[in-house]
Amino acid sequence: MNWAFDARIDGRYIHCSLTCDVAIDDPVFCFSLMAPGQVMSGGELVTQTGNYMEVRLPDLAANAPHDLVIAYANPKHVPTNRAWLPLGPVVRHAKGIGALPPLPAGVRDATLEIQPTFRGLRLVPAPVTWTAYGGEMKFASLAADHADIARADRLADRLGLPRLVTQDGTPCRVTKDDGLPPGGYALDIAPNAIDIAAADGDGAFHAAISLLVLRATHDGLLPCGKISDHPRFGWRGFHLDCARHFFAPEKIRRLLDLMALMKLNRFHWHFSDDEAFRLEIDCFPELWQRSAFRGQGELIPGLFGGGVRSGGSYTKTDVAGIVSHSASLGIEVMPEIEFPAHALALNRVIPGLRDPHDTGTEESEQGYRQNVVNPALPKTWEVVEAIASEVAGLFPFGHLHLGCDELPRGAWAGSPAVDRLKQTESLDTRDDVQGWAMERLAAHVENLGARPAAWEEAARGKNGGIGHGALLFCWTGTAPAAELAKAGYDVVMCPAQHVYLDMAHTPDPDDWGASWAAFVGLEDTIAWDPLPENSKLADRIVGVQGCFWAEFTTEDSQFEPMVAPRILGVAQMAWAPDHGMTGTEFRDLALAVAPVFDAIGWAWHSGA
Ligand code: TNX
Repeated sequence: MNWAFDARIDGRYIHCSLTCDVAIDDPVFCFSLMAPGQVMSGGELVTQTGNYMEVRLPDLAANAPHDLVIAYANPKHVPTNRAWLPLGPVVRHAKGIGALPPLPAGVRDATLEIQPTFRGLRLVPAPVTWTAYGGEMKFASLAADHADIARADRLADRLGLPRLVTQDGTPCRVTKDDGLPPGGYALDIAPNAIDIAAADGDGAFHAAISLLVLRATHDGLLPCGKISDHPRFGWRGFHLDCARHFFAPEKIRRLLDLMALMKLNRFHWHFSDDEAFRLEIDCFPELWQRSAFRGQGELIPGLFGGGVRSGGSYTKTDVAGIVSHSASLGIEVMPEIEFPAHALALNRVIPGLRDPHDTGTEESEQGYRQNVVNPALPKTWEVVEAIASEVAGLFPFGHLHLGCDELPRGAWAGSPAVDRLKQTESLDTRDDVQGWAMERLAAHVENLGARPAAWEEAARGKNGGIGHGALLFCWTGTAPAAELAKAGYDVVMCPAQHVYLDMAHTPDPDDWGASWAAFVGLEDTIAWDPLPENSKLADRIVGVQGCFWAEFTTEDSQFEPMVAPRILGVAQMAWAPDHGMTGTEFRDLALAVAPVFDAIGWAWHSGA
């Protein structure tokens, strides 16, 4: 049995054509979209879970194409590119399940003729100062016996770069300079020697990273001169959504290696969401056992993946491995558990976290029903506190991100238990209830000795919601982040319009990615100010973080060219001082630095 499948965008509509070379009885077409869809003609919706749909088609005659027209349910969602076409398409029929040939997925590279014209130091993040002496030195490796430089040497080896440390390398002196800021370093490149001064181990590591990058981008012929450098922000993060798409531990370690090359130092690990809970915790083993794989006949249907059972979970050994790998790179790991929304998987596996008398019909942003837990029920606290305790205990960084994004409108409105809670706690609105719940969970986290963190919505509600001890991640824009900083919260900037790397790079229909926040070109990643309203808020704005969400990542290979080269912009904003580089200048610099991606075999999007 052979299938042919094609789909194309026609304005608001998506025309699908399905053909089989034998007759098919009772066909049901199963697939996901980027957001909830609807059938316009050619089939009948059987079931829908969020973005996942099953559509009954008429019996198919052999070799006769069948046309199905679908659209996004929300007319604001206009299909933009190939990532908006049916994902993970399969047909279930009287004789079994047939996977349709997937549409060409992933970033189609524009393969531009690239001639970098950049004439300066080919290093991103750009250093605080660079003074060229004139002349060049031929550089292959360092002769250094230093633990932090050895960390960079091991990184080079893992990435397939030449070793950084060899006995016959360039003589290198490493000295400690307490006058430098934390993580700071000075790197002096003379014709016959290299001197490194560093404030601390991180500083020496950063100097070695600069050498690794410069060696790749200057093709082994380093310009002589002096770099003086230190990070602008203490939190230089990258977030990876491993719930929507399972990234195996070795893929995560590879991302961590790239982060280190970009001088990023915080990994925000998102492994719990509506679609899966992937951490192998002991307190509720059924949680990951029953949600980590989805597909036909599973508790969670084949969201984003169609019919084939797919997924995975992380063992405690995986976690320990990721934590120690991170530590060797100067990266701390912050796990996230999602509360009180984005909890469809939790609700499906563990009953009793919703008020049975709740008459609400709220729907989440992603089209899910029943993806919120109810904070008025003792069982909810029993479960969520146990999860928080166990997860926090696995991560030595001592930060636990509690989620708190996108509470659906109308959540708890029909819950008598929440009505009673409102009375006893003097709460008026849905936001008050959420704020009360976040404050309570944050107190639990603090009792565990960890710092609570959450998405920006956690500050909503009476008395400032989660409380001022928490670290907030602001994703909707820089203005709301500035408001929260003014209100006394520590914030990390991750504005979707600039650093959400799941957004498409361009409006090109042959590109790949979402667009709800913006098309995010390379220039856009630096076209914003992480310290809005001058530096008055500097104490409260503690960092910058790029985020990668994985709804439409159906194959690992789609990931790398979404990340590169745009991660350069994230790194630049997180580390470098504000030196007013224009988008064009940055593009030029990025092109000159891109050989580092080639050197480590990381696919990058040259049309970004
Ligand atoms: C919004 S950003 C979400 C995620 C989605 C993302 C897609 C945020 C805190 N919530 O659940 O994956 O948009 O870009």
